[in-house]
Amino acid sequence: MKTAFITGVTGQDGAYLAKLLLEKGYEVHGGVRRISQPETTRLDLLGVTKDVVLHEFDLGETNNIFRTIDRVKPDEFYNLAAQSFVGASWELPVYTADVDGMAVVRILDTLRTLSPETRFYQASTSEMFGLVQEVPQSETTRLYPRSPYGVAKVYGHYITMNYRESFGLHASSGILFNHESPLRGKEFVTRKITLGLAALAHGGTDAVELGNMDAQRDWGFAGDYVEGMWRMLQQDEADDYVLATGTTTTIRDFFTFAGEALGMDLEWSGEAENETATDKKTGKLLMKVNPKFYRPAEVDLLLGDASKARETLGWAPKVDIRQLAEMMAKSDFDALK
Ligand code: NAP
Ligand code: G4F
Repeated sequence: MKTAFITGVTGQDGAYLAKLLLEKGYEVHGGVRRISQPETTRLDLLGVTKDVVLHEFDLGETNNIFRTIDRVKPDEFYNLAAQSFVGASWELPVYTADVDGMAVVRILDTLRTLSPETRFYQASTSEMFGLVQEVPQSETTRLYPRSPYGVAKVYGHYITMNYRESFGLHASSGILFNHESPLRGKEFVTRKITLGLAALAHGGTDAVELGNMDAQRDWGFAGDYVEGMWRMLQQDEADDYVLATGTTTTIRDFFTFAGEALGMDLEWSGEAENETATDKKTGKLLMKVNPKFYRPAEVDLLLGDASKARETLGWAPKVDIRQLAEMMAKSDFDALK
């Protein structure tokens, strides 16, 4: 039986990955940071909480990382924990640099010392492409991060490559484009939209307030992406891979798809700060722009080229953008019943 350790096991990806690895017969360990109210909602929703061995774990604490790796000595180590909300990273730039950047070398250096045979996965991100230097973006596209989060993740990405090249660690980076699910955090735009629309569909009256409606994202389903993470660690040689769908969608179109999944007929009007969406059937205001959600610097367009993952890992996403919007909208609608 293989053993895996997942940092961020209580997060969206951590929960889906824990379930996948348990189904594959792994002994799954996960890191949980100390908070006042222990929180395993996502693991509970997937029905796997009791099957995961939970360890008190914080990315900021070097000796805690050292002791945890010493105790578990996993065959595979997935580093998914992070301050993952881009919007918060301008308010928390130092913390984000520590947790999303420095913590990666804390883990790698501990593995090098205590468990060099462990295979390592780093959760890199399309946010590193930022002000994109080519379209679509692949493993060779020049990085140009646009947020403190993106800058911190660039450090994590390069230090993973560096430990692979310096010490021969089996260390891979997955450059994952946005991936969502009914377990997505409520502050991310897709979930904010599906939760808001579900409440409106149940008779609520609060329009969803959003920022930049023109940004485009290459959105996939988190369940598909954790399969790609696992495949990376099954390769003889460690490497870096983009996981993406190859389709990009505006925030506006995602909103439309989610609204349509709930039986709404959307009408858009106005521009920029005056843009609104109403339901033609009911006349209800569904969306208005609130500039407080604009970011100091924006990533306008993400579109990934996952050919390398397709050819080497045999990986391909199964859920398209309309299916994703429908899955999330209906899940939130049902949960609010
Ligand atoms: P998420 O839902 O926000 O989960 C983040 C996890 O990290 C949570 O379990 C959180 O614990 C944990 N965490 C945060 N700070 C920590 C700390 N100091 N010590 C230990 N654990 C800590 O994120 P996700 O969407 O699953 O993303 C997983 C990883 O992939 C992240 O590294 C993210 O940056 C990266 N990524 C995500 C996407 C995406 O579209 N989802 C795309 C590319 C890359 P709590 O439960 O206590 O908050
Ligand atoms: O949903 P978002 O907050 O995701 P973002 O910034 O793309 O980051 C996510 O994907 C990254 C991969 O590229 C991950 F690394 C990262 O951890 C995270 O999972 O925002 C998406 C877009 C942005 O352009 C934002 O400006 O939606 C726009 N947006 C418009 N109104 C909004 C809102 N975003 C949020 N969160 N809230 C709004 O009201």
